[in-house]
Amino acid sequence: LVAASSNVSAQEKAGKIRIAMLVKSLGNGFFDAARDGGQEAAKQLGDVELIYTGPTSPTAEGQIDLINSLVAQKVDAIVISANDPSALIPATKRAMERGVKVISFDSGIAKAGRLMHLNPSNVALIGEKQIDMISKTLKGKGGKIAILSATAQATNQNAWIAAMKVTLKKPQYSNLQLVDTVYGDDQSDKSYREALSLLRKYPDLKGIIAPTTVGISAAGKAVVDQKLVGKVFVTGLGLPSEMAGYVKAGSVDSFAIWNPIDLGYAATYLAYQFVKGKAKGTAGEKISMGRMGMTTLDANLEAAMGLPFTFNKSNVEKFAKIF
Ligand code: RAM
Repeated sequence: LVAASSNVSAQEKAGKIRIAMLVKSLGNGFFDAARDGGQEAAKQLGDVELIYTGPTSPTAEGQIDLINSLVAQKVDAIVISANDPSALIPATKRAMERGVKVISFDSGIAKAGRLMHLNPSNVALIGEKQIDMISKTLKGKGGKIAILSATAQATNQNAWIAAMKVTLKKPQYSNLQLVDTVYGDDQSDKSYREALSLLRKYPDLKGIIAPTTVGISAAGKAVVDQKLVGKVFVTGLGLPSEMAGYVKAGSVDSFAIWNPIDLGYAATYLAYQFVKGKAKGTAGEKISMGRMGMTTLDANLEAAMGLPFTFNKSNVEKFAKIF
């Protein structure tokens, strides 16, 4: 575990609103970018200190320990990308009883354990997008596909996988056959090994969809290393900075993502609104995300930031410089 740390003295902290961004795990480029966005929001708001923290591996247990330690440090708000929809609830409820404003972003906590959840985009759309990308890459000819996900408990990946399965029932995708779903736990080495086993287990596999930035880059590498470029295609959700090489090598034709900097910025900005009493967390409420505009809470107290963006060889290099 890596404890939340801050080099700011108590005096410097006085008067500052302390917002902790607690991510699934440290060492993930997606969350590094979200942290940069959180820092941007803190700077813009002026009276915010951002504490960035997360466990070394993406487990609910690691996050519970960190929630308890952040409550003991009396932070004002915690913005969490959750490793489990329900396991964190007792800890976050306790935090909220003590006055800490808890919201989730990216990967949600169930309604009982947070004031709101910020989805990067519409869940159904994210599912459809990934099926559509592999279908187009395979030129509508279909074939066997597999999913390489993050952890088996991740709220966001599980929601996207469920949405992909709904999409696969549409007649235009009936020639795509989902043969397996495996979990690389958002660890590069495990994701790489899981990708290799898929390639071995299904010699006629045509596509791997990885709805995780860690998984997609591991799968992109596995296909190149196995000299399967042109035979197996990888798609899913990736960071242009991590995927440009695989697009160039040909193991990835297209992939999608939203801007993780914007997501971290928006989540931090939203947490600030709760600390300031400007947001309450009621269905239908409109809350400011600063430069990202307003968002509206639905009946499940969820909101969405924007639309995913698609990358391919025409634009990946340009965005690789940003995130
Ligand atoms: C990984 C994480 C994160 C997810 C992205 C797409 O970095 O699992 O939660 O949103 O992939």
